[in-house]
Amino acid sequence: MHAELKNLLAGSPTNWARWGEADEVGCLNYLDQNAILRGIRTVQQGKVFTLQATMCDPNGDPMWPARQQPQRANVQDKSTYRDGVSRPFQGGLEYADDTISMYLQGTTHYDGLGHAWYDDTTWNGHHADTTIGSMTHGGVLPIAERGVVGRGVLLDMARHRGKTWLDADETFDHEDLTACAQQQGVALEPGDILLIRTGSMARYRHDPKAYADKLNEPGLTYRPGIVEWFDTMQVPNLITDTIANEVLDDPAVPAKLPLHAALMRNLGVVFTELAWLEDLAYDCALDGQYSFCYIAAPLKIVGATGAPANPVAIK
Ligand code: UVW
Repeated sequence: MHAELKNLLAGSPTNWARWGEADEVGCLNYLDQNAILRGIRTVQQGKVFTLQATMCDPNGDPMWPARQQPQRANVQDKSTYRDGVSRPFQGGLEYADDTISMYLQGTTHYDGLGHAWYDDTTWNGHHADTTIGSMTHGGVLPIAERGVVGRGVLLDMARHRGKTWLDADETFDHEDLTACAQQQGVALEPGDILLIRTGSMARYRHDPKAYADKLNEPGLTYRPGIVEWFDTMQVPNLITDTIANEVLDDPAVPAKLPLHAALMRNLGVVFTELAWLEDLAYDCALDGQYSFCYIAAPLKIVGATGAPANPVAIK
């Protein structure tokens, strides 16, 4: 019986039952009509950034070790017409089709709130049996149906530390995030959608093999006060350019992935991982505008634990 997480997080805040026992979108409830309009009012320049990482890259896609790269294949194209397998429509129109086989967390994605749990209990106090076969609670569909719109703030931790990308194993906490925001000259406000750049995606594209050989990405780490900080800041959605949104191994913490437990399972903060933040971060450094309207929705897949998304930031 593993009790480390339970012990570590004893007395840590939770939002269970705050929005009703059936709730499946957690802190997205903070994104009410006022919060949505606050996000839209940040738009000043008409610049658009898409935040999904390209997938099916011939050089590989960054991947949790237990997952495999998405496999895309043409099932119909000019060759199948040449071979006589496909026939043009009356009038001559032909078309190409393809399929994909993938882990739903195998690219930029949203996780449902029931995606990770401990003590046999998922978000909002539901039994972990709700994950068996198909998510009957805490899947990604309610998030997909609601959509995510609000004021996004990018905290560029790599730039804050004067680096192209943070080192493997490098950690930061809520106090570092506050210092980064101050240095960038952006005021973090309750209800802001939080995007954190570590530069990991750029590091992966620079050298995929070296990245995968020593897979311990940099990231947010568990420290006393961090859960309370997320709670006070009413963070609806945490988005990073790493596989797990938190450092994979911190010898100072007695359990792996404690923020999945404390933030996703207990507080109901929605997680988005593997985002492409390079172009947005470059532009923020140029114009000094680190806040924007953030808009995203994962795919509407019934019963899924998570789903791909291509979020959009508009300045
Ligand atoms: C794990 O961390 C296991 O999954 P995800 O990266 O989707 O949260």
